[in-house]
Amino acid sequence: MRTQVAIIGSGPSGLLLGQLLTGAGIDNIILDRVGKDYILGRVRAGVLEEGTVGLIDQAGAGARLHAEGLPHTGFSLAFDGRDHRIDLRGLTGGKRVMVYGQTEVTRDLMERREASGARTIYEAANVTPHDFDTGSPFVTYEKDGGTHRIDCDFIAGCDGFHGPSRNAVPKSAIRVFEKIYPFGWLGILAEVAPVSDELIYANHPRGFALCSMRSATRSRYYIQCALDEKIEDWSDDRFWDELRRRLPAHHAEALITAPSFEKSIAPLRSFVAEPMRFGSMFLVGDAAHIVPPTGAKGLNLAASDVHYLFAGLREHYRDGSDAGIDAYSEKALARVWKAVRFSWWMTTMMHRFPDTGEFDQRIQEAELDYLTHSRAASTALAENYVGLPL
Ligand code: FAS
Ligand code: PHB
Repeated sequence: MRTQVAIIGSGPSGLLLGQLLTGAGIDNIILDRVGKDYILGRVRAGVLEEGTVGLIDQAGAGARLHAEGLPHTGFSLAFDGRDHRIDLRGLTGGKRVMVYGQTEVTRDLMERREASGARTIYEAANVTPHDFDTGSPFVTYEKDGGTHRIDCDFIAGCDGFHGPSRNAVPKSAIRVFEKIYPFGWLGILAEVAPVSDELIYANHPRGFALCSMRSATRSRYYIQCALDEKIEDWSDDRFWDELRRRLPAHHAEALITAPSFEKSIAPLRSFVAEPMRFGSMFLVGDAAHIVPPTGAKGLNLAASDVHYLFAGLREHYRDGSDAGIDAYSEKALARVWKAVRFSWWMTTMMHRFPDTGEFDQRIQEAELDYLTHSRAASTALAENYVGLPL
């Protein structure tokens, strides 16, 4: 088999890149080690920046997002028993975010891809990038009892944090930067009206909590938990009781509960791999970087990587210029590091760290006090949350 761009990974990065390439007449094949249902069973991000929405529209997959997504013009920070609303629209000259689950984004992109007739190979085992330091890269994979080869011009490593693309790069050619946080997020999904029509990020002495949603009838909640917590130790009742303790009284009283239908614990880390290009292979999305979900940046950073890479590949094939792909890594990393900084800052400000001393705790309280009483400080928060310019 031959294609112009071989894409490893059928998550948001791979599917968005694949659809943009297909729309530009650039042939591509997506390979994933699991099947569609497994991918759609993963519950992840919930907040889309306007730039991400624009790319999904450009990929022709935005109809349901605009019909069912929830535009949000602000959110609240809750601490000391009170709410402090961050007016995203007022502080950013009219910008907002769209609340629409990553699962639905993935579903819409998959449906669009199937309608376009572009090739996706699911349940492809042992996918391996080869010779990406040459002008004749190829990818191999195993399926139906045989080993197969796809020759291509470029490889897009959209295979997430644990995928093969970054791991195929010689250790001497890559630098990684990592910070592991001493806690995780215990999250649940329940078919019940959200406690508020906007998101609430809570900082409480017992730990962080987040009240989010997927629709007006489906809620998404998280509480900070220790890294050694076991999901089987958390009944729904225990979760709801802990969430109530971390929210201001008026929200705790208004909270409506229902049986959860998804419950999981995710560890938090900040991670960046440099560079994001190795000859004819490009790292995209979680394959290159991970952020703690506090700033709702993970999925949105994947989209901005796709924006830069798609522009470069289109320029290569349409204009015969490699300026865009040559600049990909530097351009993508400039935006990645600003989002990594923001996600680290918001995580540090909103969580309780086990080893925090009295001085650091006072600093966190001063940060929150300054943030909620200074237009300049809340503007900086707002412009990062809605997404810095692409
Ligand atoms: P993905 O990991 O989504 O997709 C990678 C794809 O590559 C997968 O389909 C995988 O099956 C495939 N793959 C892996 N190894 C392979 C191999 N060997 N061969 C072939 N295919 C392979 N972000 C937010 O903004 N907000 C959140 O609340 C949030 N919560 C998260 C919770 C969890 C538990 C996790 C893990 C991430 C969360 N994220 C969140 C971040 C998440 O949304 C990512 O940023 C987003 O999925 C990135 O998309 P991709 O880069 O496509 O990677
Ligand atoms: C979510 O709804 O899953 C969500 C929203 C905002 C975040 C993180 C997760 O910052």
